[in-house]
Amino acid sequence: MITAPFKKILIANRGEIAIRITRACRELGIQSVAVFSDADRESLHVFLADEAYHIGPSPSKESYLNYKKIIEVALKAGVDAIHPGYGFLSENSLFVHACEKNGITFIGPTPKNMEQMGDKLSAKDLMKKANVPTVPGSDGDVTSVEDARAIAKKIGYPIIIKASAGGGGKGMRIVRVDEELESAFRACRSEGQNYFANSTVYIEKFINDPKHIEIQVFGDTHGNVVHLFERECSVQRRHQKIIEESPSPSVTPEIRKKLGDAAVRAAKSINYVGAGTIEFIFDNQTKEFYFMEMNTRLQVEHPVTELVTGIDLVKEQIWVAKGLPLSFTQEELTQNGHAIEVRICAEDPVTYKPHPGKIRACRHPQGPFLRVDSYAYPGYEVPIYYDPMVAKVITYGESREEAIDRMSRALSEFILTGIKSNISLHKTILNHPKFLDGSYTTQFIEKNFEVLEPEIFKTVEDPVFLIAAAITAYQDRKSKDVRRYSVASNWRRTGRKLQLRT
Ligand code: MV4
Repeated sequence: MITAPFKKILIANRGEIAIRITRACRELGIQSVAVFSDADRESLHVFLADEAYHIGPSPSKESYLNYKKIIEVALKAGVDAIHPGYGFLSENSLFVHACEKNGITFIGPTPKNMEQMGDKLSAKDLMKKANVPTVPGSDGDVTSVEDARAIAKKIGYPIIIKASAGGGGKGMRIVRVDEELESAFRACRSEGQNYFANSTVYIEKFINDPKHIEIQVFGDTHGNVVHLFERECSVQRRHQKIIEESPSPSVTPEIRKKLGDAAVRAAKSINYVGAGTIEFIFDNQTKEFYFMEMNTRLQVEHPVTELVTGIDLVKEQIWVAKGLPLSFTQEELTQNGHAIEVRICAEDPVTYKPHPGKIRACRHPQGPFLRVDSYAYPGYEVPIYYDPMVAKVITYGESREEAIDRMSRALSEFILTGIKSNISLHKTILNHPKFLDGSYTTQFIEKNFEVLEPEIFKTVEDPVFLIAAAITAYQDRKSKDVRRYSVASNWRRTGRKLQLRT
């Protein structure tokens, strides 16, 4: 048994990622400490850790984001290090400083790395200097409508206005014609001020209908930086990823090399330490890619990279945090086979609205080349306070087709009742021609699965209607290539019966 890098680690998170990190600790002979809020007293991560401490009321602000309380528990439990997981405090530089001040190792990047990449405009400037492709646009921030208009005229519509303190789609406005410019500019600035206390905005040429391709990077404290290939995350809705895969069906070996080299240059330019992800948008027509943002944390979708590289990214985070060099060189890393991940969420499959509640039956899929990272169990009450994702199903195949077949088989086995979930949505997506041929883009869900006039669902009490309507609408769209539709037109209610219009 390798000497454990730490004696005890506190996991400042919940749900499936807390369990995932607990498992890495156990395999390394490290004691694990869980923290939980009122709503999470019966949550699975509490039972699987070696110790568990209550940190406060259910709302995130009073528990998982309360870093003073978390440090207090860490000192009480006598931990050597804290792993933040993703979300919550994982990119909070103040938390890192608080850990360091209390002699606790933070398992992640430096506060400087976080601050450099948290400001999207400064990140973009750093990328330009590192010779990483960026989207043409304003040279720095834009402070007046007149300047915005001049830049838009120069680069040509459509453009996108972005709040520098934004990210993940927040504080963004696409502008297609000059008449929309002023209101969009003002909206972006006020959103930046209201949500992020920073009204700085910048402008870019809008790359229409892009793919979302991201590169996993890893740096250590000895100056080594590598990439662990790409993930495609274009199946997303309102910037929430739904399905991720590696390799991307649109990335050729030549593009992969260019993406990987650019991502390593990006991470090296800021002396990046730990696991990180460089997000690019990829124009599938021109095959050009452009830096979007860097996530200075481990991501939800890290398992697809683990399966195609054979690297345990969480163990690597722990070793690097201990000051050890990376366990591998770039030359030793290979991308083999194909992996796909689907996010199972407690949400209505048609309206996408979160739908927590008590899980009645829960039987996870099993079988060859399958991984399930989940905190669902029969009788568990999915809380309303946090992200509705309850499980991730990841499959591996020698080919993309095999990985897809395995995923379809896995989803057909997944039993999850008592709450609504998006399992049926995933089955439909995996069967969709544009997913199967790999040509899907970030507009895939909106163009093929978004249902118009969601308010009509307020009046419908029969759940069968919702699913049947969505499937009919999808079939209708598929057959007539209808771009937008209203499901109301396909159904009429005659008394108690629902009848499909003929
Ligand atoms: C863009 C873009 C096209 N052109 N920037 C989305 C959030 C963050 N990752 C940056 N994003 C984008 N930036 C330029 N110059 C397309 C996206 C984008 C997107 C935009 C609108 C709606 C959904 C989207 C999904 C992924 C990426």
